[in-house]
Amino acid sequence: MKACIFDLDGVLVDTAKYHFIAWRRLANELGVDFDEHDNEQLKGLSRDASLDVILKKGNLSANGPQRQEWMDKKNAWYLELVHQMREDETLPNAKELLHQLKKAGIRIGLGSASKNAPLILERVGIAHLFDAVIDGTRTSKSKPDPEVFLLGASELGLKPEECIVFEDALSGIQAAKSGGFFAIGIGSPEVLKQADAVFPDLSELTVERLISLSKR
Ligand code: B16
Ligand code: MG
Repeated sequence: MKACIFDLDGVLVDTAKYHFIAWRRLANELGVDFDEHDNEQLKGLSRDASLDVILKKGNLSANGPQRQEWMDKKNAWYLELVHQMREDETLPNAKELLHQLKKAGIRIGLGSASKNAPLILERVGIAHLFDAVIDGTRTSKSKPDPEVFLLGASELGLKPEECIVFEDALSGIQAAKSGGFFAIGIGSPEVLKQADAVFPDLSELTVERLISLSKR
């Protein structure tokens, strides 16, 4: 293992709760009900694809400029919340693990669908730990396409088989596996069946544990 490539939302931070508040506000404004269950369906999806889910639920359709206006609105509300994020909002053991990896000389990448990823990394004080940041502004295909992780590996100067990917979304695990990565699922083993190993969160993970897992 020469590098670890992390998804952002659901692995390093819980921004899903802020996406939920902002999407619910937009959905309600459009007369569409939107609850926590609906929000689950949006995890790992791009902004565009998330809007599609909400429009479909409300039997609504919209042209390009109208879609853009709604996405911009949602994003402005989301960013108000992101700007209030504090340094202690990383998920359990995330910062500790990143620091351990750095100390061990293992390279660190980000592979996220979010166009706001660099800002979020700054807000929680971990941006300086990353050797490569691939976000939603740098990819043309969304997960389960492996593009985001392949770009990450290439920017780190490594082959997929030299990197471990950490993902909370099924589409992200599929992306990692089809790209040839060792994939660690963060969440439930029933959902993330295709992962090489699954943990509820990062708290049990150490550099030694990762090395021994990736050798299996
Ligand atoms: P943005 P990840 C994803 O982050 C979120 O899980 C998903 O809910 C969101 O729609 C997507 O980013 C796009 O985010 O609107 O900020 O560009 O899990 O890929 O880190
Ligand atoms: Mg995620």
